Amino acid sequence: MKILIRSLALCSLLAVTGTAFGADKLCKVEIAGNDAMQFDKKEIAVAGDCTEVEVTLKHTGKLPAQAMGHNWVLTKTSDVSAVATDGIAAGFANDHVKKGDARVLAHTKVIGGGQTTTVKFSTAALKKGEAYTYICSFPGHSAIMKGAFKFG
Ligand SMILES: [Cu+2]
Repeated sequence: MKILIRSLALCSLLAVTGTAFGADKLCKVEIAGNDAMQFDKKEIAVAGDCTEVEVTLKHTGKLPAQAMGHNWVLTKTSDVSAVATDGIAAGFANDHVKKGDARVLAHTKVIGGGQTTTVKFSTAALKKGEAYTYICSFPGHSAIMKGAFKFG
């Protein structure tokens, strides 16, 4: 019994020090969109030990945001259609994301040619093995501008 108590104490000590000494891991991802309405990646994979993800979206084209705007929106694959539809209705001023949409796990603002934007989010809400998809929710873009997001 004494040994059991001692090992429990050791376990909780390790758990505490594990947090204190850099268990946090920020993982950085880059993706680009262009004037031909395309992302340069079909898939983004993030390791399961990443506690935070920083996505940088670069618009490599020249067209203005009103004409060929791009954003990066992460949702469960099963929520993509609904999020895209609501994003159209949300309008340009809201970056084509419905306000307070809980199905949107992370998103950037809409940018135009030559611009770059970044979003940083915690992976706490992500489940390993769940099917996630990222899209550009600018009207008419999500059918082509999408890719698989893998966590774990
Ligand atoms: Cu787009």
